[in-house]
Amino acid sequence: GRIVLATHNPHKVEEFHAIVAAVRPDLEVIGYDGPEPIEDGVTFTENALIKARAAAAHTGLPALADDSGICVDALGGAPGAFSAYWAGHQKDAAANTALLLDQLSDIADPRRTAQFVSVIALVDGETEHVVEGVWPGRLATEAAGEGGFGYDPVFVPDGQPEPARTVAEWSAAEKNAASHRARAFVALTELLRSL
Ligand code: ITT
Repeated sequence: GRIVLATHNPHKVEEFHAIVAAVRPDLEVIGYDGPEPIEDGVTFTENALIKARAAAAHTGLPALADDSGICVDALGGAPGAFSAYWAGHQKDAAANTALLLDQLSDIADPRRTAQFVSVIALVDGETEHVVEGVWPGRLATEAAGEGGFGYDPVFVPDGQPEPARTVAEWSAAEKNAASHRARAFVALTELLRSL
């Protein structure tokens, strides 16, 4: 089957292609360059549905969208759905991560716990599905690594041998086998059988 991936984030496109190739190699994922809807939801689920509905309506094909971010326990779950614009109206990853580290500067382990969350919406005509993937970890005390995007340089996933690394220090293959996005996609594969 064919499916449209409703994202303008090239890092997400790359990750989805790798994840889909590993889990559903028969599925053809098509990019979306149509109009970008206003993401005015306040939850991951609302925004994922807004993006998937827009792409499905524009293309007439089943559409997938990811809305994702980092949820920091000491900040009551923020930045959450506001992760992309945490430090202002520009999507500036360096400014976002610097602000988050600053907000956590007085908070020591074990209170630096956080989760990466990916909500994927699948819209196929009238049918809508939503799944979630959660990747638990903690915030590093300083940024490290060159890989990935967004908050990857400050997120240290749980369950690693010491010295624990940030996601930006992981390979793309390691990230795509473990990430919140991979977990959400695996949850979706059962639903994708019919496509
Ligand atoms: P689209 O809406 O076009 O898909 P976007 O980047 O604007 O792209 P979101 O609105 O979902 O996507 O914002 C997600 C933000 O959360 C993203 O800009 C990063 O700051 C952060 N984020 C999400 N997934 C991440 C990951 O795997 N690694 C690091 N940061 C991530």
